[in-house]
Amino acid sequence: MSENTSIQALGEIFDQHQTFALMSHMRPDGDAIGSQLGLGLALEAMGKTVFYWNEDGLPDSLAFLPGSEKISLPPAEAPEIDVAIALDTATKVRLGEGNLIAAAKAKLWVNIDHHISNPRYGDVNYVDATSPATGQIVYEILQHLGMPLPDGARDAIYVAVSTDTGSFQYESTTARTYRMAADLMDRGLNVGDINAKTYDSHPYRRIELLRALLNTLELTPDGKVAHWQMLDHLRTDLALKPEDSEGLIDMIRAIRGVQVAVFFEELPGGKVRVSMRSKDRSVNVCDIAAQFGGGGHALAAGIRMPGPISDAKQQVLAAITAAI
Ligand SMILES: [Mn+2]
Repeated sequence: MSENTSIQALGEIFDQHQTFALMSHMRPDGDAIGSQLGLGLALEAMGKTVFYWNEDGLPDSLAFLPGSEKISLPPAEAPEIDVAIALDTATKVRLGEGNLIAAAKAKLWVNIDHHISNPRYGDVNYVDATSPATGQIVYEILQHLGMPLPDGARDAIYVAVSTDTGSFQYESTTARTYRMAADLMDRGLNVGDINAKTYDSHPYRRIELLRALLNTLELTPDGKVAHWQMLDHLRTDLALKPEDSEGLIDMIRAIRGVQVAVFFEELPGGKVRVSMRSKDRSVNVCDIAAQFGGGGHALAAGIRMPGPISDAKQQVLAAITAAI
């Protein structure tokens, strides 16, 4: 595990190289894509060549972001690149195999992230677990180095931070976060328009998914754990896309008295994806996830584990009960 590098050293890396591949985790969310575009568009404005790769491509829900058409699947053959930069990705494996193959010719790996569980897998690491979003780290890097902040990067950074903070609500949100948002507005960000595009533009199938999830909702007898599940067949029944479930867990986290909300999702092939949200630091869901090989943040963490889903539920709910 290596120490964090300085922002100054990152600046030297940006100055001394020409071609960059920016990558983020599989099943990308707003912070993943927003961080790629935020940093990438700034590097392009400095005259650099930038590739934007994601193993699962761009979710439809983020296609409104200017420049998002640049996000592509990783190419099958590795191009000549100088620097590979992983953004918002807690472990190298979460980038996906295609990204690792595509970035094989990188001379240097940079790891920029805010997950406390990040093992610092880069040659150079900048991991700030006090930041509510990787997008905010990207903003601070650009500011500190006096890098350009094109309008597309401005919008992308705002969406990255907004989506990772539950619209600036979670306790991870700091005064710095609000100052950043104010600065982005000073730079011309249209906050009403961008929030409408981010939050008031869901496909109907997402609400059909919500209805199906509500039918499986359960509360533990003490009222402290709310959980629901999604079986794999729903994916085809409702023609779902991976991003359709994004953020729905916040609905059950918001139940009065609930300490931990859990979403159990059966994946194609029988594995189970578990998402957990805790209301405050008295229950650290990252520690619970770690018991099953998962990770994340104290208040938001995830696991991929073997099925069947009924077994996964039993094990994870027992671990949560023990932690509470
Ligand atoms: Mn993030």
